[in-house]
Amino acid sequence: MSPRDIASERFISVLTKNTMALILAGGRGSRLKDLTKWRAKPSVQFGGKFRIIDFPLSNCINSGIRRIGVVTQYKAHSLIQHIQHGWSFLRGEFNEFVELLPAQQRMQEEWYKGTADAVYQNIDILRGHAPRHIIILAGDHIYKMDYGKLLAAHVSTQADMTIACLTVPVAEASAFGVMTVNTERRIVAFDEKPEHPNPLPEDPSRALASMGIYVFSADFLLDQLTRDAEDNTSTHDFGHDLIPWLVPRHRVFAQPFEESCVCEPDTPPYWRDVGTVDAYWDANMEMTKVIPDLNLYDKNWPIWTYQEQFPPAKFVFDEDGRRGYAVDSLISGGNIISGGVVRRSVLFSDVHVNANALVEDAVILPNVRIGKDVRLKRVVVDRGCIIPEGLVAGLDPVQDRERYYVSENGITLITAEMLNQRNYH
Ligand code: ADQ
Ligand code: ADP
Repeated sequence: MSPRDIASERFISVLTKNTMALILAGGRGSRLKDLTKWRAKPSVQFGGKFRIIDFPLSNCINSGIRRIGVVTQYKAHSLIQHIQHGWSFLRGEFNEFVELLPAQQRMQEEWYKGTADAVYQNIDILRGHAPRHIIILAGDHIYKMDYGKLLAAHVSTQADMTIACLTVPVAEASAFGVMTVNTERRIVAFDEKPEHPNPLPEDPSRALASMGIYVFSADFLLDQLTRDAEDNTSTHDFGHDLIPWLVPRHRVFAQPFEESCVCEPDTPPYWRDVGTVDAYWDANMEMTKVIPDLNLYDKNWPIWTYQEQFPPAKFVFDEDGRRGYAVDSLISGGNIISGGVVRRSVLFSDVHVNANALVEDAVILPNVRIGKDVRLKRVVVDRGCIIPEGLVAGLDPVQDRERYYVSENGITLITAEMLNQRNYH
């Protein structure tokens, strides 16, 4: 390492130490249908072991940011439990913490309105921690990113705000904040969820989209939030109000995800918004590939979580001598596959698959019991379902629609409420 590299590593560690992260985890996530009926989207389970919020939280720790606030509002019970169980290992004595910031009517007698209001209502807490920079993160995306590199770019361009961005197909860009940049990457135009997104000049099939990840110089952010709070015409949202106001008046820069993502050589940068049942199923299925684009086994960038302790997964013959096995699948602790077959599936903890059952292309959340002779294909099964003997689902969308939710791409979502019984173990 050259002396210059050593200096820049030190530079980044000073930046991350003086940064506070705020993870916005209060959104409804209604396109995940019944999966977010009782839990917030950041709390939804992912990849056989994790919750979605574990990704931004682990990115913070791996980047050296150890002062983290999690802003909650909607259906926060399981999210709060998860953070308390899994993320209370930081030491307050070293000024390290993961702090829960539920809507508590601190500044106004109202719940959080937009995302900017969710930060504004915690402004006294932010002032108290006195960070030099604040990084705002969404709690509902799967990716690995070194926020230190984003902070370094923010400081070296002398920006007031820096937005992480990636290119997306123009046809999908209306779901994002879409920006235009000049040759120095300064943002010259920003449209939140435009009907007709501006394509990239060098590639008309793609547009530059905001990832909802923002770095601010702390004093600047606090001033701008106060100004926005006093503006009666604002809906107090970063994408709709604050960013369009800032872009023509202040130094707002874009930073491409490729430059700060933590990726394997020869694999494309990995970022997924698992916001719909189809996207959720797809992203979980990708993890069953022999070499997925997202490496969960990387010891240099571990993804931390909390999971209840269970005995090891077990595979046994049933009483009629049928072999229980799983292939191309993720199988967690506490699972028992007894004479059933599991293929291309993700099974979270404490799932039992009984004799002659066939489970294919399925995402099965924790505490599920799958009875004898059951057939499941292209399904997502919510926590605590008891699938009765002989039930068939995922093979006939017309029939499934009568009882379950069936997505656009034909994925069947089954919850304990739809089955009228729940496994409370
Ligand atoms: P969306 O994802 O549509 O667009 P939004 O629904 O505001 O934005 O959610 C952003 C984050 O804030 C999510 O993590 C959500 O859980 C949380 N959140 C939403 N409302 C909240 C509230 N009242 N209190 C606390 N947390 C809340 C945003 C940007 C786009 C960008 C995309 C990238 O507005 O410009 O392109 O993210 O996904
Ligand atoms: P997790 O997110 O850990 O899988 P659960 O699915 O068990 O959590 O529940 C999430 C939250 O919703 C908990 O507060 C739980 O008590 C509540 N909940 C789940 N199902 C129901 C239901 N059918 N009626 C009322 N509350 C429910």
